[in-house]
Amino acid sequence: MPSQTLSQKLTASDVQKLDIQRVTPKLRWSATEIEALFDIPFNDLIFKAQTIHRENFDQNELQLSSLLSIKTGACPEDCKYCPQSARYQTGLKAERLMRVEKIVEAARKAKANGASRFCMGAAWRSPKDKDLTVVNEAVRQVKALGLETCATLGMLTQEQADSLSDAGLDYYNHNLDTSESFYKEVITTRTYQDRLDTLENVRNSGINVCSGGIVGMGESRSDRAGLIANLANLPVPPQSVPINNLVQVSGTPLADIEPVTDFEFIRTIAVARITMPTSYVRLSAGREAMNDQMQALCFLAGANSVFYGEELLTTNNASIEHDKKLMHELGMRPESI
Ligand code: SAM
Ligand code: DTB
Ligand code: SF4
Repeated sequence: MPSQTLSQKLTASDVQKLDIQRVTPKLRWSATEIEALFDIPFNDLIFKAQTIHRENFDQNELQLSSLLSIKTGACPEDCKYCPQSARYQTGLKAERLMRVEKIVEAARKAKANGASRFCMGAAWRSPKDKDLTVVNEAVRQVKALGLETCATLGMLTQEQADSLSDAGLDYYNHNLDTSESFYKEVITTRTYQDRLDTLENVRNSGINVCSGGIVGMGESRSDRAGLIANLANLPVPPQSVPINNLVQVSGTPLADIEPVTDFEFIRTIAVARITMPTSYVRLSAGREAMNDQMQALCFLAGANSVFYGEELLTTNNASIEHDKKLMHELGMRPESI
């Protein structure tokens, strides 16, 4: 189907043709095609996303990742959404890099609560090599607990990515966050190309890529489509795709931005699922503010992973107790490794 026609409203038979063409992850997507997916009637979109989801995953399994901020605040970058940037007065108390024992203790707790992956986040533009030595040791010890390991430390050189890989890091999180053109509106201290370069270094090192973005920063639907296109068209689609709903933190420039509607957020999840059929799509930040029905619709749209634990990095997450109850109510079970 020529891509020009896809910008118009799709008929049911067009949707069926898309179904046939797009079940293979090898095909690439234009932003126009992805925008057209966003336009599909809601029920058709969810049905399509859930169909693709079932072809690739157990629809009742949920991957649980726990987060820990191992170095908090005082970040030199100017990301307008982030409470950890030193440029905004958010009342956050900055903390130095944690000791390895403390990190491992938190990982042990996360495992006892049922998480299968432990993600260590640091408010750095990029890590210093001496800091990376500490993180590498934490990765080794967390992995030895039988957890999958993930880290998000900012930009990495090839050597740094290789050293994390040698330490046994399973995933590296580095988000494209939004479309290339909207990126400049949100962050000025680094470029989209910087992000792509780090993703390349991570890929080369053999670490799985975790990359997604944030919805609700004042971007347009075509920016959301651009983000998904850029993720889906990476040389290898990211193995894990976090879709964050902006957590509006007072003091950040985006604190009062108009949020996207629930349906628009769910559509974004569905489009990520359709275009990256074999990737884990994570319903990420913003879950604390979502009711159970909203989360259930996100799972129906193909989300199959969540951040699990009382805290994200610096803000609250849905509680463990509530998540256990929700999984029970929906008949979902944690994925084991
Ligand atoms: N400093 C590193 C970096 O930026 O890559 C790693 C940590 S940074 C906090 C990781 C990701 O958290 C960001 O790329 C962004 O997608 C997400 N994030 C930060 N603040 C957020 C907020 N208020 N709401 C939603 N997601 C947020
Ligand atoms: C991602 O995509 N979302 C997480 C994780 N990767 C590191 C971070 C969300 C942060 C939300 C704001 C905060 O708690 O500081
Ligand atoms: Fe720093 Fe990362 Fe926050 Fe940007 S998103 S300010 S790089 S911690």
